[in-house]
Amino acid sequence: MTLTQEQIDQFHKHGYLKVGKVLQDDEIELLREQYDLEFEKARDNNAYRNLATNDGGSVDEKESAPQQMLQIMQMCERNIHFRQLLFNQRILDMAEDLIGPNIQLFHDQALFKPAGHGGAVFWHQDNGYWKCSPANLISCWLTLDDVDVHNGAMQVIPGSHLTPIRHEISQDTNALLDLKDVDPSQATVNDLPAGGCMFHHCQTLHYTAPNETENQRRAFAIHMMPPGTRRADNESDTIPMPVSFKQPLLRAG
Ligand SMILES: O=C(O)CCC(=O)C(=O)O
Repeated sequence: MTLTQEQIDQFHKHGYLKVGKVLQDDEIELLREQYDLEFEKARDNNAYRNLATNDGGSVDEKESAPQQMLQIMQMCERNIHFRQLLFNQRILDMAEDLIGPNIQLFHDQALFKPAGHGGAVFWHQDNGYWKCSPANLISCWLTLDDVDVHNGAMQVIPGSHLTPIRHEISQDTNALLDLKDVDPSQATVNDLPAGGCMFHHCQTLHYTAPNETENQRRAFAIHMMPPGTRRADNESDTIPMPVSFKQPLLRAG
């Protein structure tokens, strides 16, 4: 066991666990370089999304939007260093304490808020999008820059993972869901140093604020699940997700 019983209990009670720094300085440097490289390449190929705009669009449209919440899905299929990060033993040891010894990737994503005009990620529960069952998925959210409330540290509503909420498509952008009835005064803000991580449950309400600071915010999320998790295609039909290159087994107990 890597986490203390107190940390495990805190995760199950509140739906999140702030851990602190898990990556070494040389790992952070390498991952920063690779992250920047992948975003450069993604711009050349229009192979990323700006979640602060409506879906799609040219690179020019994405780049000239007043707010930029840039997303690359499945860095692990583009970059060997991010694929290796999925198998980081320290992260998997902690994940094992939270969901058990068999761990499969659901997906990963890089979430980049450029300095000055980084967009928000509105309040949501991940499983409001994913519709997985059982709802036992967890996310390890890693940051490659120091984060606080001003540049997009993750905010969560403790205990919200116990109540799934139906999500509606946002009026402002069809790329993100938006929940109007969240009480942000209940939120806790999770400041982290570069190379730090936190875990959240797939039903924990969370939000990241716009980045209006001079400091960019580069984050990477690893969404993990116990094998056998199903994705609801429609209300009566569920499909178990097979182990594959896209969704590798990260640890088998
Ligand atoms: O990185 C962000 O700003 C949001 C991340 C997020 O919503 C998630 O990892 O589930």
